[in-house]
Amino acid sequence: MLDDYRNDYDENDLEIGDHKEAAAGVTGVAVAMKRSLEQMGLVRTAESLLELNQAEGFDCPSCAWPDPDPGHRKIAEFCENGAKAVAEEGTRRRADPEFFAKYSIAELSQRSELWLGKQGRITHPMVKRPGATHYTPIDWDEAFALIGEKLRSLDSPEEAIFYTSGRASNEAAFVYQLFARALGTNNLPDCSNMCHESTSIALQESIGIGKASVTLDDVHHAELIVLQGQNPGTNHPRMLTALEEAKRNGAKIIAINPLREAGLVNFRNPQTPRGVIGKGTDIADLHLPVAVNGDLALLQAFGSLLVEWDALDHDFIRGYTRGFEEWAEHVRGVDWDVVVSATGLSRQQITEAAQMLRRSKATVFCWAMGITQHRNAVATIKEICNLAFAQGNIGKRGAGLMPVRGHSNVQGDRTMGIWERAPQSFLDAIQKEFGFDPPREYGYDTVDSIRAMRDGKARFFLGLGGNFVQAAPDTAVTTEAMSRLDTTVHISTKPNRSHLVCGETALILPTLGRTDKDVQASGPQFVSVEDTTCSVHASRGPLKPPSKHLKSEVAIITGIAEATLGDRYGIDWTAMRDDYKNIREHISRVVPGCESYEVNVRRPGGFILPHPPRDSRTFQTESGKAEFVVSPVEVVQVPPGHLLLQTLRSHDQFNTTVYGLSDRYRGIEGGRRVVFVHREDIAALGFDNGDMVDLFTRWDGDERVRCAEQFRIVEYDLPRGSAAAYYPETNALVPLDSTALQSNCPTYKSVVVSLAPAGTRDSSCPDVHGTQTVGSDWSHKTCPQPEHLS
Ligand SMILES: Nc1nc2c(c(=O)[nH]1)N[C@H]1C(S)=C(S)[C@@H](COP(=O)(O)OP(=O)(O)OC[C@H]3O[C@@H](n4cnc5c(=O)[nH]c(N)nc54)[C@H](O)[C@@H]3O)O[C@H]1N2
Ligand SMILES: Nc1nc2c(c(=O)[nH]1)N[C@H]1C(S)=C(S)[C@@H](COP(=O)(O)OP(=O)(O)OC[C@H]3O[C@@H](n4cnc5c(=O)[nH]c(N)nc54)[C@H](O)[C@@H]3O)O[C@H]1N2
Ligand code: SF4
Ligand SMILES: [Mo]
Repeated sequence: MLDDYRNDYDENDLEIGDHKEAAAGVTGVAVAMKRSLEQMGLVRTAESLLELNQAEGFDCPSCAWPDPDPGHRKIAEFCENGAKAVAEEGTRRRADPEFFAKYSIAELSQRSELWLGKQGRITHPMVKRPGATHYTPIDWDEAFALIGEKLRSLDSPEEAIFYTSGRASNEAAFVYQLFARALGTNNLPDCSNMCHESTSIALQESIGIGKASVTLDDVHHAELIVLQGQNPGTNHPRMLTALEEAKRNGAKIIAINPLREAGLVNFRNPQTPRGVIGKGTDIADLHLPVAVNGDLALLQAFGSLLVEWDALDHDFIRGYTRGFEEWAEHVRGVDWDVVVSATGLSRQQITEAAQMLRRSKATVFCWAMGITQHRNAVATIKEICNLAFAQGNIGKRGAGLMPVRGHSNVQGDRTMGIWERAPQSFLDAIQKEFGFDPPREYGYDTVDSIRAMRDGKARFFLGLGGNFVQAAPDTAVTTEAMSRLDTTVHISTKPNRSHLVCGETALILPTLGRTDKDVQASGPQFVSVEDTTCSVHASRGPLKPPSKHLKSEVAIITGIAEATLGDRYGIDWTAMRDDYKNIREHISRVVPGCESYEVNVRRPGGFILPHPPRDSRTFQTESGKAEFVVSPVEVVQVPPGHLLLQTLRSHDQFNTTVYGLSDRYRGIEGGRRVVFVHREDIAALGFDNGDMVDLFTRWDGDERVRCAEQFRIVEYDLPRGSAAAYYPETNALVPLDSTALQSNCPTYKSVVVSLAPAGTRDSSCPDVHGTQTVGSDWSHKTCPQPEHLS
């Protein structure tokens, strides 16, 4: 079925097997090799995988997990999912002009995301002209001129939106934000707005900098590691190697997750005999199956016990923090009935975990999307900070705060100024370096961009990577909003759904990826990236590019900039394109911590950016201290007959790119439209395991019913009252206005849903019509414009 990628897959082939306890092992290696050879062949597989994550090689395009120091890297310094990401990009398949001639945009819209991605690398710049049904080839010069003309014809630069996905290099990100600001807008939404934005906001307020305060060495030397809202076995697999080392050094691990994810339970490291033929390493010493969204209550309960036991670092509290007394007072008043009902955990389970915190002199707190994508996410992350402060777990070896970032360079992109709310000091530095005054008002983030498009305030969208319409919430609203634009432009490696939701004029600009050799006028180039521990280093693509018509991201952005701005402000775009060193020179003068960038980034292993709390317990907050923040316990209320749905990743996808249909650890093979529900909830709602259902959401502010159809119920071990299903099939259910307080991150992990037998509620759901097509259910529906969204 899947070997013949000309055909789409059939959800009827779905098979449900057993949930697995151990992650990785030799199966992981076998899958990695199979996918690599299938897509790249032997030579490209060898050329790429041997260079992956090596000091002189290229950075893994998948997640942002750090690499060991150069002297400590293995020959195979990657995981199964890193290899899959490389195979997807290094593939020998091509989406060439014949492909785009063969299928109309309407036909392509019927295909699944899996099928679209499997068509391979895009080889030529393509355009859809007004009224056309197909994409056709276009010259680069004409494409740049067309985009320049469209941008110059806007009434205001505020009508343009410049989105970034976190795979772009530092060099590309820097020229991109420079271009947007030289044009006159801060409309620089990025995938971070949907990801760790809650983290950035909370950490900024609590410790004065929005990044992790730990290095890999701290993970190795922690006494206790708390893994909260994260599935490392799938999404940061080499983290398991670091956790294994920490355990060897005596660390304990607590996993806080509604699901018993395989990597949290056991890890079979294929690089050790124990992992190949032995039992592997048990990762979590304690698993707390917290109810979805119960974390804030849980953390406050921990705080209350630590205060009660006086398990506190009074020197740290006195010397470095503000607000302790108010916080202690607040957590002393924790209502255990509320805690138990919000967390679904017993007081005994919570106390056991708190005892582990009490005993540890060095704790690392890790978290990811299970924490950031809730309404109370920012408060929850500040609560993690409170706990760290209470025991002095910041700015010392083996301890600290570790948000684990997603996209491989999402953190670097922010450092380079991809931020709709860049600090004034950054804008001042741009002004000083380039001699123009960049706009000072905040731009649109992702959710506000969608509102602007929907309301006719934006007319132009440029995406530097990513798959905006699939990644964003409220798929029908986002799709409708995007189709209203005059011009949509995507700088992409492979076809995706966003290319099919076209403005009147639409362009696809194919780019070199991380694995491709990049040669410019001055010779071969490298780029730089930053991982989740603030470590910045160089990356050099090893593979022959898939087509001679591709340009690098830097070349595309500078080409657009020249065609749009001419020589406005005297910015030398050509010099930056010809030699990326010239970009890095600007970076060294504009971006804090990047002085001597060229020299530092060329060192094997690169360098680590300054982080005042980590380096010297200095806190650049308003008070100059680490801030204890008191938050009321807010928990999403789920009405009877409903479930709280979290949307997550399978083991066989990278965000919206579906690699295949094997969510091996959860026992799901051959399909993706499943909803995981507790056995007793299945019965209580009047269903049987295996029933087909449609999912519905209502959102207070508007009457529109959101639906996602045709999901199979799968009985699963998760807390009562919660449910889980894959992203992006369920994004249609997430209301645009349902976002986290302060960060505006969509609440992808707490969607209140009801279930109905498939096909039975059509009449009450005006937006469900038409035939069902895998992966594109929304494309057949014309949802009425929501009336009450603001
Ligand atoms: N192979 C692969 N790697 C990836 C990605 C990918 O798609 N594929 N995506 C990358 C990106 S951009 C990101 S941001 C990261 C994402 O990495 P993760 O954050 O690990 O991704 P999710 O699959 O969203 O998983 C969230 C986890 O949180 C748990 N969870 C959900 N709700 C709650 C809750 O209320 N409380 C708690 N405590 N836990 C909860 C879920 O059960 C799940 O285990 O991975 C990056 N790496
Ligand atoms: N329901 C739900 N929705 C979510 C989430 C969730 O947990 N649940 N998670 C959110 C999160 S954490 C994130 S980060 C976003 C992700 O949102 P995005 O970053 O927008 O999405 P991706 O799927 O990572 O983007 C994939 C596309 O990027 C392009 N691409 C790949 N490599 C390159 C490259 O090197 N250069 C360029 N220019 N293009 C490239 C390819 O064409 C590919 O189709 O989704 C968010 N959406
Ligand atoms: S852990 Fe992440 S960065 Fe490392 S090889 Fe795996 S996917 Fe790539
Ligand atoms: Mo992400």
